[in-house]
Formats: sequence, C-alpha cells, structure tokens
Amino acid sequence: MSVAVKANSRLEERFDLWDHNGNGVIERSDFEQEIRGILDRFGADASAPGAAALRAAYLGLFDRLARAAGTEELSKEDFLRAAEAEIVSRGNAGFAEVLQPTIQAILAIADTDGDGEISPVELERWFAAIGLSA
Ligand SMILES: [Ca+2]
Ligand SMILES: [Ca+2]
Repeated sequence: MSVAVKANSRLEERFDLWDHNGNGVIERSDFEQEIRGILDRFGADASAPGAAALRAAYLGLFDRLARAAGTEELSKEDFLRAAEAEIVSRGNAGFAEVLQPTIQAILAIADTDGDGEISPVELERWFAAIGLSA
C-alpha cells in the first residue's frame, strides 16, 4: 500500500469520526461537538483554562478546511481534497501549521495534573476523546 493510499484511508476514518451527527458532511457544528466532547472527557467546561484556545484552534482548523474546500458543508470528497491540499501535500510544514495548534491545545487540557507531561492515563483519555482506541 502506498503512503498516499494509507494517508487517504486514515483521512476517510477521520472524516467519519468528525462527522459527529452522521449526516455525511462535516460542518461547524460537528467541530463544536468535537470540542465539547474533548472538554467533557477531561472534566473541563468552556471556562476552563485552555478551553478558549482549544476552541480557537479547532474552529480555525475548520475554517481553513472549509476555505480550501470552498464550502462550510464538506462532503467526504471535499474533505479529502481540502486535507490533501492543506496538510498531506505540504508534508511536515502542513502538519505543523494546520494540525499542531489543535494538538497543542489538547495537550494543555489533557495534562490534567498540570505537571507539564502527559502520563499514560492522560494519553489514553486524550485518544479516547478524539476517537482513537488506546
Ligand atoms: Ca455532520
Ligand atoms: Ca500530566
């Protein structure tokens, strides 16, 4: 299996995870739900430290993908095309610029004991929050 095909099937899985309401398109409300899910999972609410940054990072990611796709209701095809253009085709730079802010925002919230490190328990909770099994 080529790297491109592998990246594509992972993106397809990501699409299904992000389409929280299962209506076949990714829209802003799906990202809002993702943000709430992450906060819930870590027992945080919208006023928790880091919650605003998480929200900004996720909605920034949505805006970027929506802009690249030219629609605020991304079909799977739209999503794959936008992710390819914004992230995959740009390699490390695309990853760093597009995904790193959301990962950093989650890390800040995932570090529930505030020791500056992510413990195995915190990591497991984080993966569960974004729909990955441990
Ligand atoms: Ca949806
Ligand atoms: Ca920690």
